Amino acid sequence: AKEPIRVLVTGAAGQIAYSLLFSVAKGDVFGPDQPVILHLLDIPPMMGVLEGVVMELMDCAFSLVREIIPTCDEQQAFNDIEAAFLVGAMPRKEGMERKDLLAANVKIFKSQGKALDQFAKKTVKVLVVGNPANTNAFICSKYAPSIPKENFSAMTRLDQNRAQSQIAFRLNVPANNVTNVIIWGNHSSTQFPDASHALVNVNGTIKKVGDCLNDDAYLKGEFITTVQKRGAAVIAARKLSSAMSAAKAACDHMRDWWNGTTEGQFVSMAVYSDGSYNVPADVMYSFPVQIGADRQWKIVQGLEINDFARQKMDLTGQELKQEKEDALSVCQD
Ligand code: NAX
Repeated sequence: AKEPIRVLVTGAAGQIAYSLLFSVAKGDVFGPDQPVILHLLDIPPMMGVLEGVVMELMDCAFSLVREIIPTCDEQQAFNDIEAAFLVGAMPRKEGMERKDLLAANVKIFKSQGKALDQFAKKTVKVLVVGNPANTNAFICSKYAPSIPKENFSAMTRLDQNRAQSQIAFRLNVPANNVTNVIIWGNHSSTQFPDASHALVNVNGTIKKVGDCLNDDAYLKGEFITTVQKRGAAVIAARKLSSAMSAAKAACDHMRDWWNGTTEGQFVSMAVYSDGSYNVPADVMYSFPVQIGADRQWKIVQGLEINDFARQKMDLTGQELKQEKEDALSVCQD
C-alpha cells in the first residue's frame, strides 16, 4: 500500500475548494490507490465554516482520506506537503483600486512562498488558482528560493477547458475528442486562446480543427472573445464566480502534472518563462506543455506562430511584465 501524501488546499472554506476537495478526496487527482492527508488553510474568521467542511468530508466516508488538518497557521498548513492548491486570495472589493488588490495579494503570496521554502517538501508541486494567478505564482516562487522554479505554476486550464468545449459543441463531438487547444499568456482578458494547432477526433480520424470548422472568422473572433469573457458571463448569470468548473480545471491541471500527459497531446499551464517563442522571460506565462512520468513539464517547441498570433502573444506578455513590475514595487521590505 502507498504511503499517504500531504496535500494542501488554501481558501479551503471557499466555493472552489468545496468542489475541489471532493475530487481530491475521491482519488481523481493523485490516483485511486493514493491515500491523502488533507491540509486545509483559511483565515481565522473562517475557522467555523471550515469546521463544517471538515464534517462533510468525514461524512463522505472517503477511504483515501487518512487525516484532515484544518488550520489558520501557515507552518502547520505547509509542513511536509507534496502538492499545494493555492486557491485562497484577496477578492476585489467595491472601490478597491487594482494596485491595492495587487498589494494585498503580494502580501499573501510572499508569506506563503516563505512558508513553502521553510516547511514544504522540496519536490512540492504548487498550483496557484487565486487571482491574479500568474503574478501570485511568480511572487510565491520568488520567496521560495530553495524550491525549483519549475515546481510553480498558475492555472489557465479553466480557459483551456472552456475553449475546448466551445469547439467540441460546435463540432458536435465529446469534449475529449478536441485536443491541443492552447492558452497563451495571462489568466486575464488579454489571454490568447489559440485553436490553430488544435486537433479533433472525428469517428477515429484525427483532423485539424481549422479544417473541420472551416470558419476562420469565428476562430479569430467570437471564439477568442467568448473564452476571454467567459468568467464574467458566469458571474453575470450565477451572481457568483465559476467554482465547479474552476475546481475541475484545478484537478485536471494537477492530475496531468502528477501523472504526465498523453503521448502527442499538450495542455496549457502558466509556468516560469524562459522566453520561448520570444515572449517575455522571467514571468509566469501560459504555454503548451508536455509532462513526462518524472513530473517535469517541457514547453512544446517549434509551433508555427503567424502575425495574428504574434501580436496577441506579445500583448498578454506585456501585461504580465507590467503586473510583475507593479507587484515587485509593492514587495519592498
Ligand atoms: P471564495 O471567496 O469563495 O473563497 C476564497 C477563500 O480564501 C475564502 O474562504 C477566504 O477566507 C480564503 N482566504 C483569503 N485569504 C486567505 C489566506 N491568506 N490564506 C488562506 N485562505 C485565504 O473564492 P473562490 O470562488 O473559491 O475563488 C478563489 C480564487 O480563485 C479567487 O482569487 C478567484 O479570483 C480565483 N479564480 C481563479 C481562476 C483561474 O482560472 N485561475 C478561475 C476561478 C476563480 O475566479
